[in-house]
Amino acid sequence: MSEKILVTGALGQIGSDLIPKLQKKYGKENIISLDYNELPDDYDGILKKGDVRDKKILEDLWKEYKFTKVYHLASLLSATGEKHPDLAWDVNMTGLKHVLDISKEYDTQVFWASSIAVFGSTTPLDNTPQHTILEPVTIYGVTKVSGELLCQYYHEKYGLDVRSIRYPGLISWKQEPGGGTTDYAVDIFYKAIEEEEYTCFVKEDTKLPMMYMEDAIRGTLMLMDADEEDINVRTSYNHSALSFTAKELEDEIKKHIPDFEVKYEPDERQKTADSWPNTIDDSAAREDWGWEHEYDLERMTEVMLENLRKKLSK
Ligand code: VAH
Repeated sequence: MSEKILVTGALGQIGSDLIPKLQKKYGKENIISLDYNELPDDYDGILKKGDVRDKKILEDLWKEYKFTKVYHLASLLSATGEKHPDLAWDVNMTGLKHVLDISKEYDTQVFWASSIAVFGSTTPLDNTPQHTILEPVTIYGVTKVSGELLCQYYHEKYGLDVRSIRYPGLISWKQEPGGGTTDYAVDIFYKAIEEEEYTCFVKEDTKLPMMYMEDAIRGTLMLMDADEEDINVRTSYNHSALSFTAKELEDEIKKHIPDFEVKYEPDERQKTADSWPNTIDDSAAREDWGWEHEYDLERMTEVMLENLRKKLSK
């Protein structure tokens, strides 16, 4: 039987890169994209408009397509969540509960996006362990800790095959930055090309775990393809590639754009960034399902600038 796959949050940063990879792997006709935003006229695939908080919309899609897998990406991110905490709780938690409940009914394999936002300032921030203190300072982080425990519950109680990754900051060029604290590391590339100057909203010595999107998508598909007996973490896997400070990123970009200037004017997002790890121990993912990253800072910077120059036709 061919796979039928639903991707929620389809027009977001991860969805925009994941869906073409899924279409190539399973066939466009087997990938159903769902998003609550206005639908673009030129979408290359099957795209439905809908809010993941509306259970009937989800149930009707499952009745029609009998999904074998769902990638549940729909979520408000950290910075947006702090501006709209009630909405963040509603979208992030109600949406996940609906997806888990319906997937249980249809025996759908579930991928759900967690985040390093589950960690807080009481977590060991260097080489952060897989199992550790989770006391996040953002509503986004609270929804991700709650979501991880909900996923583990649905696996333990109902045997649902739900798998998850704690994504670090993700760097990509297909989708504009979308309300994340780590999105300074995406925005900076656009500004380097378009204006050769950037005002950064975190301090220059802010060090965060980051990953180029190609690595994140490859890791996501590796996790979903892994043998079930190899999955030993049913909250969410630590998943990492590199860590860098904002200044290190500035200096790497300057190797390509020597006149690029960055001013550092930290705002309210600095408090969130300070509560997140500097580096992550992702040995569990590497041991359980063979994770290894391929992009370092130098290669990521090259690829980002090359693709953004084409996208911005500069
Ligand atoms: C955010 N990019 O900044 C997201 C991510 C690691 C953080 O979840 O909110």
